[in-house]
Amino acid sequence: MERTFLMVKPDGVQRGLIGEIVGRFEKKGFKLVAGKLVTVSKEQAKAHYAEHEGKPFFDSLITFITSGPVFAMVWEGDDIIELSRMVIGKTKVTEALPGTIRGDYAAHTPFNLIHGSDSPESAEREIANFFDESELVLYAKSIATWV
Ligand code: YYY
Ligand code: MG
Repeated sequence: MERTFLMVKPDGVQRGLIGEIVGRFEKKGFKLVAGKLVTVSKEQAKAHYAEHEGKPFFDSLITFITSGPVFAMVWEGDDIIELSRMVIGKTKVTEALPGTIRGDYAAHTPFNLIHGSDSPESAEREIANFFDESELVLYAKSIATWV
């Protein structure tokens, strides 16, 4: 069982797509472990996107991600990191296929609606950047054997 950090970005919150996005992961069969609406601080944003520091899009990315509330989440499932990134779609809108969240709803690359961790190491770091251990809810889903 694996965990990932998913975050509806400010554009997704403003466009009223939290429910649509959360619904896709629920229907896929993943388990929601934590979720909250938060305004990201500059420091938190820079820590979250540390791997991109120095790249040409870094400053505008930090401005964007701190421009309004995000919906931060922790989800759990087998191979969830790889699978959730398939549900999300490619980073560049011109490469994001229909049927993916970005392919269906994103029209410009920086405004691509959702973040998903890309490795177990990033997931652990990103979860810790947004959540206290005590905020993660441990429970069993009775439907688990059918998914
Ligand atoms: O993980 P993912 O969000 O798909 O892409 P990353 O390569 O980690 O980049 C983070 C974020 O930065 C991306 O969602 C949009 C933005 N970005 C950009 O505006 N221009 C690029 N050339 C690359 C990324
Ligand atoms: Mg990334």
